[in-house]
Amino acid sequence: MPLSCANPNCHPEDNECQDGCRPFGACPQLTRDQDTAEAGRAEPSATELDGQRVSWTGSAMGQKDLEPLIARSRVLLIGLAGMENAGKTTFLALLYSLLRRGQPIPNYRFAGSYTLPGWELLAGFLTFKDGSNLVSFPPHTSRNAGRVPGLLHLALKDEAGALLDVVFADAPGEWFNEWRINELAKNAEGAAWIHQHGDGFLLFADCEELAGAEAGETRANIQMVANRLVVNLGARPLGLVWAKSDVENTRPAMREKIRAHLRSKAPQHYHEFAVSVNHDEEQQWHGQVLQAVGWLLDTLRHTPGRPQPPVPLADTDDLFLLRRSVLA
Ligand SMILES: Nc1nc2c(ncn2[C@@H]2O[C@H](COP(=O)(O)OP(=O)(O)OP(=O)(O)O)[C@@H](O)[C@H]2O)c(=O)[nH]1
Ligand SMILES: [Mg+2]
Repeated sequence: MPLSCANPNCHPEDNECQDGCRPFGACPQLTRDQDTAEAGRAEPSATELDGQRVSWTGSAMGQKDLEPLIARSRVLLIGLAGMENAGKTTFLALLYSLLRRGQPIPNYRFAGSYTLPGWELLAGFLTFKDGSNLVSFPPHTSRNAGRVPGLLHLALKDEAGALLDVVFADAPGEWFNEWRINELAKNAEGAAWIHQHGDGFLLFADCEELAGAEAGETRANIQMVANRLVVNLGARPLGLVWAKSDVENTRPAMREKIRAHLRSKAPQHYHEFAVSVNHDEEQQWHGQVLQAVGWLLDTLRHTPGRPQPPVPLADTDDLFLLRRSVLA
């Protein structure tokens, strides 16, 4: 059942209460609407409803939590796009695991994060536990994550020491699945939000699926998501990530078709990266995780933005502008 609130600044779909009610579900202003169109949507779990996604918990952020960051600097939002199981969340877990081991994003130094527990939660799955040599993968990203995706923050410093706030949007693949078919679909709002607000994008192509029996369908789906992403892309960079690159490329034609399709769309800033959780000295799959982020940041920072509007010359008859000279 969808949630609504009398407070226009409150977005209960994000599982947060702007009045700070704990637990979130106990807020007296919160109402649950009976809506048949939404009836199929699963109820958020008790923990999701408990207002956990606020910045000071260190968990993944929601939209409201971005406000203090935006006040500090221009925040770069990187959207991870792709179908279910494509490897988006694992990419983020790998990124953080590499940073934690001291491997830098080229040209950028780690300078902090407001969402360390959120990162640790993901990276923990790829980490050896005491007494066990088994690692696993982060769980499937739930579609009940809210109206906007889980946002993970990194503060970075460039070589000149300038601070840069970067936020990664990790959305469920189901959102993109709906969005590729219907950009206005109710359950695709989060994907549309990423597309509208993202400064740069990584589109994930699942190499395991592209080598399997459903390769044709997988290729078509990736191309459909790409078609949506390139709309109004402008100068925003788009990286294509060949995820799970450790899987043998038994159908190279599939990858070629995706490549050709993307190039035919002529994004202004386009690059490909091959990544995997497996370490390979020659293929540098881990290094390419860091390079993908470095490339997005470099491209964003060196692409000239919109020119500033010209400042009209002061009209000497304007009393307000004359005030200084009056006081002098
Ligand atoms: N062989 C191989 N498998 C991987 C790799 N990365 C991820 N996988 C597998 O792919 C599955 C899905 O990865 P996720 O990172 O959860 O994919 P996702 O895109 O976040 O999926 P959703 O949350 O459903 O949108 C994992 O559970 C692993 O089984 C990789 O580098 N190599
Ligand atoms: Mg995921």
